[in-house]
Amino acid sequence: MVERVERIWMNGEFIRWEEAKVHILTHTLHYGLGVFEGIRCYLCHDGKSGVFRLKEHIDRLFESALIAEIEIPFSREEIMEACKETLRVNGLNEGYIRPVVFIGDGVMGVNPQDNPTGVAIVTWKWGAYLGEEALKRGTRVKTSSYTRHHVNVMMTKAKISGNYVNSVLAKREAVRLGYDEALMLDTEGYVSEASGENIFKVKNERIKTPPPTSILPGITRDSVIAIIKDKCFELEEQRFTRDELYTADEVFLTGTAAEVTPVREIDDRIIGSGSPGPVTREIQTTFFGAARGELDRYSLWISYL
Ligand code: PPE
Repeated sequence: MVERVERIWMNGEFIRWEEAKVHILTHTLHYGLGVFEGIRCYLCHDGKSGVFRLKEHIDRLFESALIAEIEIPFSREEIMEACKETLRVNGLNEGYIRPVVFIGDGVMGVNPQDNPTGVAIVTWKWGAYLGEEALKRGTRVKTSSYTRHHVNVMMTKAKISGNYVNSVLAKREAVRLGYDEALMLDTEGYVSEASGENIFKVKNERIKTPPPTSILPGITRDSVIAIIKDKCFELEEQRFTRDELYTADEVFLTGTAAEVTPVREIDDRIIGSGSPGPVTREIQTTFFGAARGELDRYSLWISYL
């Protein structure tokens, strides 16, 4: 259960949690065309609260909306400020921020025309997405029977609500089979991403991650790429196959919710030594240091409350 907070920002004003409702004919509820974001705020080492890469997340929200042909009736600055204010009014010094943009009720059918656009921002406390244990010891992944979206079937650069049907089906299947997370291949069989994370592999200190084609171009992925470059590891954004993962020294997942989570097993094969490797650990430590405002080099990534 989501841990309830006092107030939710909805269409420009704060309302009580239990009042944040929509009509049953909300267009997005029927057809899935809505866009959203997931952002984390960290309690930093100096006691201040900092939202991680807020601008990049709100830019992606507006880009998703552009791709989805939804006009957001607020400016980027207004949404950024509302994200921070929602944390403040709820007294959260750390947590997850979920802005969601949806097409409201009006006409039905797949041409919503002038239906109003609704915008809401919800905040809540969210611990380790794949569990504390996974952050420390690694997670167990299974290649999904579901394929990731074809780039001309769904708009994969956009964080569109309906895109997540694919993720929900894959995740449920993986969990039902006793794994923690689903690895998705693209329509040609190459490694794409996990149900809610991007993926990286390390072999002989050389790092590979799939290029931004069928994947969501993750903001954590972008942060990790910057860290990898700063550390002078070799990085290729290149397609690779699942068997390259089996023989990797290290594999890890990245996402706002999942942060940097090591992978210790894929399709019942142990990855490397079976526990998080040195490259993954170094990147994970640097990522958390950056997110908690401990590293000057990455201070521009943080937007303090
Ligand atoms: N791929 C997918 C499919 C995805 O959903 C996410 C984020 C990422 C990659 C990583 O993107 P980024 O967060 O910008 O680094 N998944 C979000 C949703 C999680 C959920 O279950 O809800 C998230 O991590 O917030």
